[in-house]
Amino acid sequence: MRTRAAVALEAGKPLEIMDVELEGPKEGEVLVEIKATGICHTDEFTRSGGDPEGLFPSILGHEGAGVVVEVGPGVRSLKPGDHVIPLYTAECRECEYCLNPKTNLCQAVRSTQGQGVMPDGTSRFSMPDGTKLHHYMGCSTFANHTVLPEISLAKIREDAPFDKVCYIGCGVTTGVGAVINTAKVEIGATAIVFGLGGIGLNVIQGLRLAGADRIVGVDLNPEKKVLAEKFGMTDFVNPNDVDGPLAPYLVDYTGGGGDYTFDATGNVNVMRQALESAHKGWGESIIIGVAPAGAEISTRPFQLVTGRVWKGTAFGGARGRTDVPKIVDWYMEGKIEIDPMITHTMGLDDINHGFDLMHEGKSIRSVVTY
Ligand code: NAD
Ligand code: AHE
Ligand code: ZN
Repeated sequence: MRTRAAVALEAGKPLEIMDVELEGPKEGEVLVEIKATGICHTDEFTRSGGDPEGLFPSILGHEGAGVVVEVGPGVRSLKPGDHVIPLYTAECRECEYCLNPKTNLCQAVRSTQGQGVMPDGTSRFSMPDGTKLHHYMGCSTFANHTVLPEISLAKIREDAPFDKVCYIGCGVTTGVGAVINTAKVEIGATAIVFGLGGIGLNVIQGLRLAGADRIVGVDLNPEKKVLAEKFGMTDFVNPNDVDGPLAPYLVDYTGGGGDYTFDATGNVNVMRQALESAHKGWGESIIIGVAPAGAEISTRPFQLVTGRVWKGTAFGGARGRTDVPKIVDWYMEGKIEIDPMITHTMGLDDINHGFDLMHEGKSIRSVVTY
């Protein structure tokens, strides 16, 4: 079939909107009509050329929601008409990783996913001239139709609005899950969140949900303060207003440091500040941000010797097919908020404007509706 897509032809270039060819679903695969997709900073990271796994030409996008159109042979858990959220972290429930309660990193399709192809080693997407296009993060939600493995789709309730719950496909689950699943924050905790964008605000609402007492937000952009307060931030610190090194300032400001600190910037210098502003003896620092090719983290080992813990989280530690439908329920029941974070909505033809808004710091989430 033909479908409309935003194609990343080359690193660093704007996406090109065009008709592309899409082959139907093969064994174990599902054809989905994408109804809405968010634009995450990770899409920009890959578009810009900063992703060591980035492949071109490709169809980016990994934060979508849509409807099953057709299922391939052997698909049992989904049928046409089901509402779904694509998962860049699959959940096969059978691999060594899925069977280990310590991780959510299902490996069933991870290696082919990283090569931009389906599990059989081929792509379903091509340009009208026959040039093959790579899939992205197993999702490619910047296309009106896409094909995914059955194990990379979470079935969700049918009354959930696509243009809101698409955000659960990455940002909401990542931020809230980092608090609940990875840090396991307890009632009364003090936390520091670096970066108050589409992920950091969800860390903040996750902290509120977990019952944290003090939620300190750190961002260079003072305009992020108002919205972060609406989600539960109790204190705001702009590093530009701090004289001297930031970490000792934050340790002092919080009376010893954060029980939990989170990096949601992707900047390795900030990751160090986050670790070093965690409380001596027990503070845990969670890396969420994705850093560019070649970037490395560093700190004095003494920071760890004296009890701080450095951790990372992917997709908020969530097992998508199990957890994503529950998070959709939380949204529908009013336990978490999404609507105020979706600051801009646009058609696919204007998707590059969504990337511009992100660069200008004007958006939290831009959502493309088809
Ligand atoms: P965003 O652009 O919406 O937000 C980033 C925020 O960080 C902005 O508010 C910006 O002003 C702030 N910032 C930048 N430099 C800073 C600094 N030096 N100090 C303080 N604040 C600073 O991006 P996002 O969509 O929220 O994504 C954040 C990061 O999380 C990205 O690196 C993204 O790739 C990553 N991410 C990781 C996962 C995961 O599973 N681990 C999932 C989604 C996104
Ligand atoms: N491909 C990059 C790393 C990108 C990365 O860390 N991705 C996160 C999700 S970001 C979503 O916005 C993730 O889940 N990683 C685990 C995984 O298996 O990809 C690189 O540096 O090579
Ligand atoms: Zn993302």
